[in-house]
Amino acid sequence: MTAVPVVPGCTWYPGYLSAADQASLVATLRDVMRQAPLFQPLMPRTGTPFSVRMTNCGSLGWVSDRAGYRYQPHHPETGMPWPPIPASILAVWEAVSAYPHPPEACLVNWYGPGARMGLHQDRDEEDLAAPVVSLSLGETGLFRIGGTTRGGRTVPVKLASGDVLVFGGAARLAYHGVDRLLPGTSTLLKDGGRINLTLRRVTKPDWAITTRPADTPRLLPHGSRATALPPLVEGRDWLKPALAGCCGQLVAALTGFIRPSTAPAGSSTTAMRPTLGISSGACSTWPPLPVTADTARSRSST
Ligand SMILES: O=C(O)CCC(=O)C(=O)O
Ligand SMILES: [Mn+2]
Repeated sequence: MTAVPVVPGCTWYPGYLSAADQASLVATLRDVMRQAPLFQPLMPRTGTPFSVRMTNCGSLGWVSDRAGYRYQPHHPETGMPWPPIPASILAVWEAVSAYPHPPEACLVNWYGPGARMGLHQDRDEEDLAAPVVSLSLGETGLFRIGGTTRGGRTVPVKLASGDVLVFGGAARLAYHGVDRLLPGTSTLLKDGGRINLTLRRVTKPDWAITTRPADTPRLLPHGSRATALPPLVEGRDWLKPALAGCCGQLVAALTGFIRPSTAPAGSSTTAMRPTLGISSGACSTWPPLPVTADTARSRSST
């Protein structure tokens, strides 16, 4: 898989999903949307509708209405719990996040003609140590990401169908948004448009429980949690504190905390990995990516 650095902390994987995996993911998402129908989010206070419609899967879903942005365990219209995050989506997180706990929220953004998303930060999560993993399907979206101050310079990325983008560490609170779609760039969705999946860890994980690809949760020996476990830092760097002392090594050995950099054959992470180095339209824009000055805009539908 090709990994393209965008800004520090942000990596783009063009053509991550094969065409077959994209089609099967769309079928999976149709099932999710049958259980949790798309709803129309509203801007806090003003009640202006977003141009993007949304739904979620996972134990928590992101919603926005006049009362504000928040995560909640149930659909705002049906009152039902969100459906679980499908295994094929979790596999992408496991493969690219370098984070040892599962996401709790998978926000499904549906972009029709004219939809966009203003520059904003993803900052409603308690756990900012986990990256945000974003997956694009359908028409190419003109995405931009910059720094952590509003109004700074941004780097454009053409997110094509099957692309994955990860932003964590220095980019976890980076301003980002989607200016517009490029109509006619994909036939994946029969009526056109774009689906973006945004995977996020919301709550701080209980460090006594870790997970590994294709494995069940592991429990640490009783009493070892507070001192032995490493703090979270960007990417695989979180392993370093554990490896620095023999106590950490012991914990890593006991818990199977050390993850291979690629998924072991037969693990669940292999299912959605690219089968071929598919070249998407997005690849041709790199290098160099132009840098543009951005105008300050809030997350809005206009
Ligand atoms: O659609 C995208 O690529 C970005 C979506 C996003 O930033 C969000 O839902 O917070
Ligand atoms: Mn966002």
